[in-house]
Amino acid sequence: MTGRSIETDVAIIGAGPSGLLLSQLLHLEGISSVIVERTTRERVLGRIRAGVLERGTVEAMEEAGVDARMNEERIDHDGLIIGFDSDSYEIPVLDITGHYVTVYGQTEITLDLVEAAEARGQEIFWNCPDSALAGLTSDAPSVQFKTREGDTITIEAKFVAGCDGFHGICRKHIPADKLREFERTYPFGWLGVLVDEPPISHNVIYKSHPDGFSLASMRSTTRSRYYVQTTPGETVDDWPIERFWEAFRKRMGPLAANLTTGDPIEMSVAPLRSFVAEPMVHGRMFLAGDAAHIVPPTGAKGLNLAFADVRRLTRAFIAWKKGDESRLQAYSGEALDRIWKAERFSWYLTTLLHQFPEHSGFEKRMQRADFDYIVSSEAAQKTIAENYVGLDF
Ligand code: RFL
Ligand code: PHB
Repeated sequence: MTGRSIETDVAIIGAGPSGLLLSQLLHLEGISSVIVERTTRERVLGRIRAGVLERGTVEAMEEAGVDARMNEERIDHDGLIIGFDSDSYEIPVLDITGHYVTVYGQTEITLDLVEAAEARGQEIFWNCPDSALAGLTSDAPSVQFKTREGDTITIEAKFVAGCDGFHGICRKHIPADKLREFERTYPFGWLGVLVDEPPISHNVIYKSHPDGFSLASMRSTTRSRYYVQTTPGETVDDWPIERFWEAFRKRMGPLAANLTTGDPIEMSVAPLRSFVAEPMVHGRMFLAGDAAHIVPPTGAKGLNLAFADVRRLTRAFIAWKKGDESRLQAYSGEALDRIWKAERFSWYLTTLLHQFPEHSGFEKRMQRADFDYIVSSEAAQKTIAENYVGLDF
């Protein structure tokens, strides 16, 4: 067992999409970083999560120089379908905004970024769950952890980037009298199924039904990602695949006319929550991505918000390198301004399309009136379309 100390500009906690993109963008600007990740490389690469990318996220992959495979495999969507009971409507997102949204899985993005990191010799410490942060309000913050081999590593950094997701440690270092947390948990979850069958639709479908919400998305022309709303406490054990197909078919109604079913590659249940932590900075530590905010997945904003944070933080580090710390000081306020708008959109779509146990007939009529308004109003469609492709960065 030995001890070793490493000097770097930015110690990055977490090798999810946020941490990996940050290290890649910093590298291109000559700013050094070291990444520490709690879990194994295999587990990070095995996560099935997001699938729909805003134009800004596609741009971030281009900026990072890791867009080659994405540009071969991506599927660009020109609209989004909203369904309510037996009715549905396709919002022409491309016509309204001039932009597509892009389907390319978070799993693929993570792989592209890990491969790029390994190709350039980026230091990533996998499987190190016990990082301890120190000196965050000094000029010399540090991160200490033990490797699986038992060696103690100390990273002596100029900054710490908290990219360690909702359950990470970085946010917890912001003193209680400085941190404000805003949270809403929803009285339902989503069960997701990944299956090697062709998607039922050319664009993503968000569908409301008296039995609960359902969503049809895809990863490729031969791989589909489908979801249904579940009740709290339900796990995949409550959902044998036959039950899933029956519920999905019923909730989608005629929109599932092309459905072909098969054995799932993956099934998982996720709770739904809205969460924001303010501020996203403490001394020389900056939070980015799910470490600072969570959106319910309706609207597909989580990964996109994370990448917007990382692009903003990168620009602030570039300014710092040129002697200007003002961008770092402005980071939290500017990021939160956009984050709250995405929180609003995700909360709105979630509220519009799910069944809430506490809703009376009145709220159900409000949901229906909202859907009818969207179908009849170009202004309402524009509001949804511009949020869906991503607000200006
Ligand atoms: P992550 O992905 O949670 O990565 C954080 C990393 O930090 C590690 N970590 C630590 N490392 C070291 N020390 C510690 N003490 C640590 N604690 C944690 C973790 O192991 C992990 O590797 O956060 P990041 O990088 O900010 O990325 C955020 C995205 O993963 C997330 O926002 C999206 O997946 C959300 N999301 C979606 N976003 C979209 O933009 N479009 C979508 O279509 C979309 N669909 C989804 C989603 C999330 C879902 N679930 C399961 C929550 C669909 C679902 C079902
Ligand atoms: C997905 O493809 O996993 C997906 C698509 C749209 C969402 C959420 C998830 O809103």
